[in-house]
Amino acid sequence: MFNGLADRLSKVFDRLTGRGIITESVMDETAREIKIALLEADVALPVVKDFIAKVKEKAVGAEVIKSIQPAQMVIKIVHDELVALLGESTPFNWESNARNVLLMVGLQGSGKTTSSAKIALKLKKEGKKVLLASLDTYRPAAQEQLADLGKTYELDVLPIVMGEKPLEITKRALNEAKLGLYDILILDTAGRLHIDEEMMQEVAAIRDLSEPKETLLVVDALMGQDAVNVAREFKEKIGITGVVLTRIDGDSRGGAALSMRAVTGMPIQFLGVGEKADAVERFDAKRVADRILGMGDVVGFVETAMERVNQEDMQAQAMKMMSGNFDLNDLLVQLQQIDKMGDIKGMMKMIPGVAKFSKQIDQADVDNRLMKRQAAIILSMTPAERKNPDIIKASRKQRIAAGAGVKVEDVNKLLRSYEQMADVMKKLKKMGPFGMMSMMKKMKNMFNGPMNDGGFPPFKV
Ligand SMILES: Nc1nc2c(ncn2[C@@H]2O[C@H](COP(=O)(O)OP(=O)(O)O)[C@@H](O)[C@H]2O)c(=O)[nH]1
Ligand SMILES: [Mg+2]
Repeated sequence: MFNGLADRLSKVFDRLTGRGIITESVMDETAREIKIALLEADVALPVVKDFIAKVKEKAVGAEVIKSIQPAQMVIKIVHDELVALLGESTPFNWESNARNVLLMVGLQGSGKTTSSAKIALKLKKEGKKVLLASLDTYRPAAQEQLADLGKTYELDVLPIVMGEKPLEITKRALNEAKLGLYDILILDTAGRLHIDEEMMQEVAAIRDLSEPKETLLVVDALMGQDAVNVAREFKEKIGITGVVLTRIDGDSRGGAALSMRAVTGMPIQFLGVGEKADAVERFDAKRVADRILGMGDVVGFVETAMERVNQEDMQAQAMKMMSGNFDLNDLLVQLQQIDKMGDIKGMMKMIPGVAKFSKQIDQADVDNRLMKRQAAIILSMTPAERKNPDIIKASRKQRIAAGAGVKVEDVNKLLRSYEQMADVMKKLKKMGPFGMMSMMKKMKNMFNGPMNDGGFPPFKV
């Protein structure tokens, strides 16, 4: 899901990344573009308006930390607002040593039976004793469908008694759950193609008889805004405690997920991400927001960067790199900064515009430990050598290698890498927002082949 929205937002942020200070008119334009992206994703208009107003308010009021790109700050604001909009799921409040009923409701074909089995499997893995019962006496073979799922995934399912009515099955299931000391009884109800009075009355009767702890509405994400309308009606007529959004794996535009909490006030509890019984996720607003922004953990990056790295230093470094005066001292600082940040791959994915290449980054096989070895070599050099690597000839190389505990060959490799890197840095300025990525590709090629014995230097291919 969310692909269309992720693409659009990524374009909006790409345009923003090239700019320095974000003026109010740039922010207005950005807000307008985000608005269009959300509307095209089928998010309800009042929800969009409210969202945009909040983003603008925060962006104007935000104290943009001087060494972090303003664009990233805007992305962080949008991210945080998305998390707030999506809303967190709420933990189930099961009573211990009691028979807790989970009632599954929704339209026909929304995924109730599949979701019942998925949730049963999840709860069972968490150590709960779970009984499933199908109350769908309308659709042929509906009860068998649940029985089959039970067999496949080793879940307990109430045996079928032909001719029983839904309320009779409910009574038997409640009894069986009590006798069998089950923690949770999941009741899988029958749906209709559309909301009709008869179905609502039946579900209400089942609810009154079974007194559920949780009532989950199962809705198909592909329905978009209609899913939200269905949820609103079920909430009014039946009372639901949460929503299961299915077919997230399909190409829905995301409107249902984004509008659900704001319109209905109901938390999304689970996402159905496929047909198999393990294709379910507990809803995590932050993860979904990350996915929508398609750029890895931007918030994490900004926070980590602020915590660990001296921002002034980094900016000075960046300026120096751009100006083309890149010596071994700078390389050393770079290595140490990157080392401080932890996982390099993770860091690269957080750079706006670069996240799209996360597959390539994974393949680049970057290793932090090797950074430390390179740093050790530079640390064995005299200040004069670091400033002017040209003076490093044979005898100096031997001394440096001995000092760092490596071979002369390794010193040569580092020097060669540095020369190529310095060259790339000079060109970096011309590369635009994708400079980092292009640089990385060049580095990958640079360190290809025979240079890569014993894991040195840090980029393996
Ligand atoms: N791709 C995908 N298919 C799903 C998902 N959930 C359910 N389905 C499929 O949707 C169809 C209807 O599901 P079912 O559980 O029988 O719906 P019910 O009528 O509400 O009980 C089945 O073919 C399921 O395999 C999901 O999250 N992703
Ligand atoms: Mg069913």
